Amino acid sequence: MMGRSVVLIKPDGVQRGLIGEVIKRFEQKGLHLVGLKMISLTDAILDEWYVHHKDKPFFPSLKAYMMSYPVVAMLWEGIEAATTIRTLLGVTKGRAAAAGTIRGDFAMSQQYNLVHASESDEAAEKEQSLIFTEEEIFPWMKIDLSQFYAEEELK
Ligand code: 3AN
Repeated sequence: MMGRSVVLIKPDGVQRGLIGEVIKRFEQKGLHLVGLKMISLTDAILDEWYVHHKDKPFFPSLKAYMMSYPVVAMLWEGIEAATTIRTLLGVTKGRAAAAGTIRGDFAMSQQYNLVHASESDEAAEKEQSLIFTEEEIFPWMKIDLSQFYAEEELK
């Protein structure tokens, strides 16, 4: 089934000039971009966004870091997009991430790990509503979708 994932290029990814690198990898994989903007995250958004981390010792520093500079927020579409993008990112801790993944190739840190992506389709829906308005989402179709998927997969 077609799914979506919200991807944030975090402050370290923006500062290190890796916006294009991340977009390039998703595009060449065959994912398809339906929303894109630069924003400064707020306290209120992050409280909702990281509600599952709110009691963790690193929560205050995680929030401060995510608010330190603007981020690039994107909405990507594809069959099983959330799982696929998590695979492209690699595991949370950059220095443990497999070579060939974005974190594996570009990150050493556990906290400064360049990119966030939704954990599941449900998480993607919640994150989408926190960041994007309906007018900011462009559900266009890639004209070459039939070159990326078999007909049965697109039903
Ligand atoms: P992921 O980013 O792979 O979804 P999560 O959801 O476990 O990983 O963590 C969200 C963010 O919290 C991470 N991207 C990272 O910036 C930060 N984080 C996670 N675990 C730690 C930790 N043990 N120490 C510091 N920061 C952490």
